[in-house]
Amino acid sequence: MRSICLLLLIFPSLLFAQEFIPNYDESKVPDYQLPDPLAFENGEKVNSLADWEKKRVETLRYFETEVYGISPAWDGEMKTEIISEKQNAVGGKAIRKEVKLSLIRQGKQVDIYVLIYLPKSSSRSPVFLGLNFYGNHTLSEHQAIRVTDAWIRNNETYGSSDNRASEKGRGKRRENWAVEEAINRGYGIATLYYGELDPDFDDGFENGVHALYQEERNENSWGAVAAWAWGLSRVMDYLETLREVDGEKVAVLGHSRLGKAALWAGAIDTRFAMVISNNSGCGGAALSRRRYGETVGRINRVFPHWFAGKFDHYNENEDALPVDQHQLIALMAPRPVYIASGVDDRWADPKGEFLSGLYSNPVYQLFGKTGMPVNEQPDVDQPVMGDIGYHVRSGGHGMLPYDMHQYFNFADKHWKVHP
Ligand code: GTR
Repeated sequence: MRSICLLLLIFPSLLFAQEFIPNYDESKVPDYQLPDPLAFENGEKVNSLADWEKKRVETLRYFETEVYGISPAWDGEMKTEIISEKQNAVGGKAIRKEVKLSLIRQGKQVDIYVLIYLPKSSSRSPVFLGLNFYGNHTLSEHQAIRVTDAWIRNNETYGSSDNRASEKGRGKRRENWAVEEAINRGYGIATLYYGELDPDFDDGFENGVHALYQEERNENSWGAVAAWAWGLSRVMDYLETLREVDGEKVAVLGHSRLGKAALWAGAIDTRFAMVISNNSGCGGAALSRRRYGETVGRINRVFPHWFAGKFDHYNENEDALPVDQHQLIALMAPRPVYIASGVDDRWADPKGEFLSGLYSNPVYQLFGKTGMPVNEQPDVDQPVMGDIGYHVRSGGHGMLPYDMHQYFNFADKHWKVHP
């Protein structure tokens, strides 16, 4: 007993972590009132696109200071080096390259490695860009694809217990990324390991791209989700230089914590022409005020490095947040955005993810668009595709070929791609 008390004294977070019981009962979702995405803080209404430009700035600012933290502008230098290239990948239909991007600033350097598949095509290809969880080699059977030497989460399937990726993971995530279907349908895939941008543990923000900036940290400083999103923009900088890539048609996508990063990347960087959130949940597409499944308090206690320090102010205090996640979706308008849930992934609050999309509609409507095309959450495995796409797939947490298939359909619809 004494040792338990001592442990709790040293790690009070254990107490919270043990006590947290998620609410999965819709009837117990508290009454909540969402901020109006089209009302200024002083109550005045947004009536025009010019007003929205101002409101967008106000909204973005709140997400920066209160939720994700403020990311620095990139003023460094990027060096690129192709470390492997194959002209006849994916059954001869694609070009595959792995490229090292060195981000250099004030004598510091961070290297990230991007794996790119591009259809062999005479025209520029649209590309889906997303971070991966266990390294580029998990997308490919080919030895040429490098095994990352960055920190990875302990996982028997993909690596070893010493936080290192290993050959064990090679090719294991290939299906999830549906590379072959992408290529057959005229899309490229670009991916990189998220831990190269920022290792996913609480290191006092000393590692990864945070280290490029020696700023005094404060409660509005950027967290790990913002660092991952920032890295996606650096890859976008690179993709824009490739003549095989259609820089006007780059979709940013991500699953779970990387879905949060994809949404934040899409919000701050409007070069991303399409944004895809796969099971992003709390701090992603799900409405914080619903407190269904994972909550703000829980996420901040278990992942203290993900968000701005200021986000802690809203632990068990969601109604005080000046924004909620429907406004994050609204920041994408008028660009197409897709929100996907898994019906058994209650932790991520599928309904709350759907509602975020629905409640962003007024902003899409201001642009003469519809946004989410239905008012009720669709049945399982019944995707809907308006300016906002949505599906709740059967099964749980994961990015599956089914999900990718819908994203390609969504891109076909908006980009009219027919190889
Ligand atoms: C969970 C976390 C979620 C989600 C998920 C993931 O532990 O609570 O917010 O991000 O991890 O990234 O797989």
